[in-house]
Amino acid sequence: MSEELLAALRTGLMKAKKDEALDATQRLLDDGVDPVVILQDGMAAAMLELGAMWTRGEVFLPEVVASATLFKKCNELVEPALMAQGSKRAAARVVLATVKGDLHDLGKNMVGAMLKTAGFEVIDLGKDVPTEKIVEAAKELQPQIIGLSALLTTTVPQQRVVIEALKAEGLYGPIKVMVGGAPVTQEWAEDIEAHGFAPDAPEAVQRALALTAAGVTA
Ligand code: B1M
Repeated sequence: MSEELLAALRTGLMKAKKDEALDATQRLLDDGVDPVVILQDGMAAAMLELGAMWTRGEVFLPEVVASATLFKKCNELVEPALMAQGSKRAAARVVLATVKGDLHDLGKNMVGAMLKTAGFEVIDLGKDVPTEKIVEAAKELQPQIIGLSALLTTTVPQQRVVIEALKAEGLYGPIKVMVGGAPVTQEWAEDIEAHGFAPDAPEAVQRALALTAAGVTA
């Protein structure tokens, strides 16, 4: 049953059918399906498939914008359930940003929500964030981790720019940098000397826990 509902959610999201997507999301939640499964196997999977359709010229920008808008509405339903899973108090602070020039924020938002559930304090600087603003936040907020998301091959190099700027200010090291986003790989993360890379939001939580060593206290 939940497989059918997940499929309905994916189809609803890809076709930007508001009622279908929201109804499927609500029914999955009512059935007690893990919100992480709804996010990953339903919502994120739909956007991945939509991206492939976009590449093949089967959908166009306005349709992708409509699906992305609906993604955020589905997320509003899922996030309270996700937060209700969290029972640990924050032991570490994470500053999150989508790098300069990049407007993709759905994945970053998912990472932020799951980090909060795991007990992290998350300060989200938003999308298209200039490097200077990230460095400023690092100085002011003294986070344990800075998380950088990038979805475009043209903006991924900004992750290196941020790391170099943090190094120049003596902030890199005490503050760990985690990178992610669809085109980002472990090899790239190592190349730019990021402390961590995660291919998806659940893995980002595991990396953040590892980077903060003791992680979260119960
Ligand atoms: Co854009 N877009 N887009 N887009 N878009 C891609 C990325 C693209 C691959 C689509 C395609 O062509 N098939 C392509 C990039 C090609 C390239 O770089 N070579 C592309 C393009 C070209 C563009 C524009 C240039 C299009 C145009 O205007 N002509 C434009 C650029 C705007 C800009 O940023 N300056 C653009 C615009 C948009 C929309 C605004 C319409 C919309 C974004 C809306 C929004 O985010 N609010 C959009 C969307 C939705 C996509 C696709 C279809 C889906 C992205 C998404 O939200 N996925 C995307 C196709 C694709 O990625 N295959 C595409 C769902 C999300 C949950 O997954 O973000 O990957 P993702 O996040 C995952 C992991 O990557 C990871 O965890 C998340 C959850 O598991 N993760 C992290 C992410 N950040 C992390 C950080 C971490 C750790 C893990 O640590 C800190």
